Amino acid sequence: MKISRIEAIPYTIPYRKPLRFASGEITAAEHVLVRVHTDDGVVGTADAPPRPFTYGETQTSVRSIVADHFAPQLIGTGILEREVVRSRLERTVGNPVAKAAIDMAVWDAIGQTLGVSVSELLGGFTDRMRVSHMVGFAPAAEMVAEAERMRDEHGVTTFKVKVGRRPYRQDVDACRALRAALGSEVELYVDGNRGWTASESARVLREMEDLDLSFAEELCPADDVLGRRWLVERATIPMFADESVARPGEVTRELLAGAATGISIKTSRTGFTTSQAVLGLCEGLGVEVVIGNQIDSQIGSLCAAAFGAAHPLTARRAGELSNFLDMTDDLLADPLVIENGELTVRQGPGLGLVVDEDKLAHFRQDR
Ligand code: MUC
Ligand code: MG
Repeated sequence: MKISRIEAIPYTIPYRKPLRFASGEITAAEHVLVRVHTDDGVVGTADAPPRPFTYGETQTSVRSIVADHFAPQLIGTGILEREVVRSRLERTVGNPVAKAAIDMAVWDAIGQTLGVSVSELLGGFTDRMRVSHMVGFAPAAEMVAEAERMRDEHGVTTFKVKVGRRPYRQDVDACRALRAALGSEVELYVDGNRGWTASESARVLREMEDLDLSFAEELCPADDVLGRRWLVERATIPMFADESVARPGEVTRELLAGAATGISIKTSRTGFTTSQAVLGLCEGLGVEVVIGNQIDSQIGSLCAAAFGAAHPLTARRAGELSNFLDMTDDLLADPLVIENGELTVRQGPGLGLVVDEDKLAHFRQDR
């Protein structure tokens, strides 16, 4: 049950259409598949989706830090010694996506070794998550058509709308068109990816007041320290932090400063171990959470669903679990299915994921 080898395999799969948002755009999944091998033949697997515009990691940097820097420090460690693994990873600053993938692959190896599902190991609260779909920038009519397709084909009734463009009017119009087309039963919230100033954000929220938004995420940068506090003080809906809370300490800082009133938990950046730390912090402080999407592949979405379904607080809201549908292909041998607005968690053992080796051979970038 000791780690004997860690593989970091860069692979690239194009998207059918780009996903655009205020801090960047994605045209291809340039990810790294992380595999933790044990001396008794178990292989734990997870996915790392680097987001240079959010955390500074790239496909090349993730491959290198995992293979060249973290792997030598972890070989010989028992897979149950999760806190040893975590403390070794945390000796290095940054690199959240690389660390998270190693952590989740270790959990997968533990689940397989014990013959139980990771979601049950984490908490086993339920076996499914309601799904929220993230709608990227496009002309309003296209955004409405995408949301209607997700509702009609997959039963999804919760939508996160990307905002943060200038002039902001196009975002207000898009949200208004979505509410008019989808009706009052559908849940809508917005994510600005730091695109606006605090005062622009306040103005937009005022103009959208009648749209019954559930919450707003990261409208302005956390580094606009007083501006963001000012905004959150005035907001009439919960204000969620996402990319500004990549570590538990940042969660504490944003919440205690009054600069956020809700937290997005992304397993792609805090894995399972640190996501549980973030979740405990939020539960203790009485703060709502949402399971966010790092523009994940099917493997990443499966991990997010396994974590989300494991605890009551994370299962309460719909999780952002559907954007893999825009990829032209994926590495999972048995594709994820979103039906009636829900994604069912794999029963395991481990994460219950099987990689299609032919597809991996086709998409990998290192051969
Ligand atoms: C999100 O919630 O912000 C966009 C950038 C990123 O890092 O994640 C996505 C979604
Ligand atoms: Mg976000």
